[in-house]
Amino acid sequence: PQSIYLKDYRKPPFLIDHVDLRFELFEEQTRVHSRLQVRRNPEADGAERDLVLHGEDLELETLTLDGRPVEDAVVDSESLRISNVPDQFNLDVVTCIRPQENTRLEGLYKSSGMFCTQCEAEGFRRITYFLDRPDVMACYRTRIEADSEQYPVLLANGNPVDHGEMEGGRHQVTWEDPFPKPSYLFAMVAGDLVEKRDEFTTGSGRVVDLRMYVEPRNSDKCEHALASLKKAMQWDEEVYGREYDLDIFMIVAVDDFNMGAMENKGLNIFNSSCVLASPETATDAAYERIESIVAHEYFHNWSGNRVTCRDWFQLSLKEGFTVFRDNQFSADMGSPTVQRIDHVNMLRTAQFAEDDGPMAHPVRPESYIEIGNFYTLTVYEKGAEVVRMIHTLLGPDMFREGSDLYFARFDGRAVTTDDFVATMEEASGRDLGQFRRWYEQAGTPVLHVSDHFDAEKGVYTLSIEQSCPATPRQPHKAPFHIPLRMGLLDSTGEPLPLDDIGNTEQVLELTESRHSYRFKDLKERPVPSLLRNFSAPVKLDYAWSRDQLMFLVSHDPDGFNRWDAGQKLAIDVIQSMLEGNDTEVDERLIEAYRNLLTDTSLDRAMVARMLALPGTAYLIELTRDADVQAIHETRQRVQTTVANALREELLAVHMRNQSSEPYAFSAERVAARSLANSALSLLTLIGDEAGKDLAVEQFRDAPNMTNRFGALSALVNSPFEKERDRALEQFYVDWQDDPQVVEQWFAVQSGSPWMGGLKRVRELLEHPAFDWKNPNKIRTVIGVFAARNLVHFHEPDGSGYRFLGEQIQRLDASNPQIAAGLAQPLTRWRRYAPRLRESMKSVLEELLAEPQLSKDLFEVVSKSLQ
Ligand code: HT7
Ligand code: ZN
Repeated sequence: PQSIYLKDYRKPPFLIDHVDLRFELFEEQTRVHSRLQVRRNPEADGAERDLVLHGEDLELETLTLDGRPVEDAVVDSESLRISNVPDQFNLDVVTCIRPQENTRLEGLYKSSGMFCTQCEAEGFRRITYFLDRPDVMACYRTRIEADSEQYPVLLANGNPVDHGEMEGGRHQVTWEDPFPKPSYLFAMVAGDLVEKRDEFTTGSGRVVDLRMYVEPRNSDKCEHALASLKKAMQWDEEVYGREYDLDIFMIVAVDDFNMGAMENKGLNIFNSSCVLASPETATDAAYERIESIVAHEYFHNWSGNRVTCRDWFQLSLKEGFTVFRDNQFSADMGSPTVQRIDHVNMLRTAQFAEDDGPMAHPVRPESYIEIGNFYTLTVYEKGAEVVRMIHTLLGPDMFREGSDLYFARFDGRAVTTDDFVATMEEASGRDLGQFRRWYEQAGTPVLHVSDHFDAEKGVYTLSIEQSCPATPRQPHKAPFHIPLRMGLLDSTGEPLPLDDIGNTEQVLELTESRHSYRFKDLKERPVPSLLRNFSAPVKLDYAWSRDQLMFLVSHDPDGFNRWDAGQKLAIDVIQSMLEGNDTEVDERLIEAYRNLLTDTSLDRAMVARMLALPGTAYLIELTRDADVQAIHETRQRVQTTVANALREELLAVHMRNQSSEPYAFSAERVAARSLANSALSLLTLIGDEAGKDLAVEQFRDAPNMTNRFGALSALVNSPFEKERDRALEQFYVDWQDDPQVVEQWFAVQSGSPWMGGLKRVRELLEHPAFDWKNPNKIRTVIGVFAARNLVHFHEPDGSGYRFLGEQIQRLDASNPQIAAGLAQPLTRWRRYAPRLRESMKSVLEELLAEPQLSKDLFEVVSKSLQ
């Protein structure tokens, strides 16, 4: 397979202004009639005579140009070439496709009896021949014809303009989307779905019809998504001045979907697990996820759809910006600190790992083989951090001026990350020249910080040196422009003034390899509070003492840093036990947790976060030659020691946080449930009998899924095998007809180190509810096992790796995107202890030797072996 390079970008030789589509949906096949209004691009770089359209897995039936059949078209497995076309013409193409056989879930496919599409990134070429690239923007008219009884609901982008009965019990609905869009935003749906309606009145007084379409059995699971949508619409008007533009906004839930959701213009399609919720079936975590994904897809209407990407190297233009926007939204809907903690926790565990591995790439990649492999944490999450840093450097007002200018200037156009940054520069007058390196250079920068206090002169000096490790094809890095938010505290915890005006917080702008900052008139050595609110996606290397960390846990005015100090303290304790420097758990850690559990004035959501030790995956990322079993066991020892010492306090916390009120998705109730469940899981983990009784009771009487699943999870991760097996059995009996709940049931087992590892996971693959065609089932059994059940996945005999290799190989033929995604954990092989890494490497080598490897899997496997 060939690499595609950013440097080779050329403007499209032809443009398509209008697309008229007609879908004849049948059970065996679908006929797609397409009429394209094509013209030569006056701005194209060369004078290409031939029109070359993308197309894959299509049967071409007829092809006419301005009404005359084209006889000499050349068709291969990826394209259709018509030579010597005029400057302007209509092209009529009829193709036949087989959505029923489409297991890749790209293009048009069938899921639970309904037709639906997924065109990003390059799925439209599996529907009809087209210039399937994001800088070709056209207006679409879509007519869908299907059996009236089987498919009463027929949807496409835009507004409905016509409908009618047809012969043979068929009907048609025609949709027109007035906004030019790239083909990746095309969507259509046909099915027997129920419709839930709501409405939203925009700031300018237009009433927008909100509609959600789901299978009849899910009709009581739409309320939360619709409420989230309305909040997102309101928020985008208030914070970004962005109004919705069509008369209708539709959401459809489908069970088989490769990712979480898709922002098709006016017709968002969601993975059922990311949109359906009721208190009885979804946990608080699912409610939170749904709120943020619904908002994310809605925000794309401006950041992605109205202003789109010139090419796929610019993916972060829409994804990084939209993740930043949805993070801001979630922060405004709940606790900003808790939202930031959860986000950074994920970023540091998973994106830092990506940045440190063989697939490391810049936020704006320079090359790819298969673009599907670049929907990465780097493009999304680090991309969002880069936008956040621009926000920090410019301040909220300038940033808003920049975004207004960006939307106004580029509305209806396909642009680049550089256009985005240049607009921010223009609006603010700031020079972001050096800042652009965040888009160009891969790898996570490290800040080495040292300090010195001159007691006689009262001067405190902070010295900061930045570096960034080599990454594939980028051996040397130039310094980044890094905003470092910081403050200093005196020994009573009071923030110290940092300048003559008396500011107690500053954003230091690091631009050189080395900086040193002097703070004067200090009476004593201060405690530094660095990288507040995680102001840049960097690693901070400073020799904190445990006393300093204890001090920051209770005194840092920055909530994020209070949590982070607790994490650092726990990491230090675990690492020195691992290295044999400490044999017992430091009492100070236990005391810190005791304070958290007994101080009832603290924010409960924060306490729940602070009670959680750093995850095993994060500890692995911090370790060279990681011995997974040793890390897991040491972490477990610390956890059980703390829980045993604080048993009474945990019982009290669990009791204090019960409520008899009906379920409400409010910040306060979510926090109480989360804290009660954290306490419960620590109690069952240590085999506490009272904890077990509480868990059994909570499981039995739970009025909502958060409590029920919290109890199930506590029993699953405990030595109480009898109670665990009973609860698992009961849970399945109760919820076997609900795929989203069954997915949670799969995940709690495959991710549990207590459940016997591979043997159990193999049993789950044989379970009647498992479905090889459903990505959610694959992810919750195989993906969760490899990503979360780390002791068993990294079994020293290599069985976990071989198991994963087998499943990837099996899936590659049916769904290469999912297969390539599953291979991710293996790509980190260099991080592990020698025996583990050799086994991982040999599984990758075996995969590479497979003769029929997809492009997707080939890219991941071959790059990770380089
Ligand atoms: N923009 C959407 C990306 C997406 C996708 C990409 C590849 C294959 C399948 C896909 N489904 C959705 C989702 C988003 O970021 O909003
Ligand atoms: Zn997105």
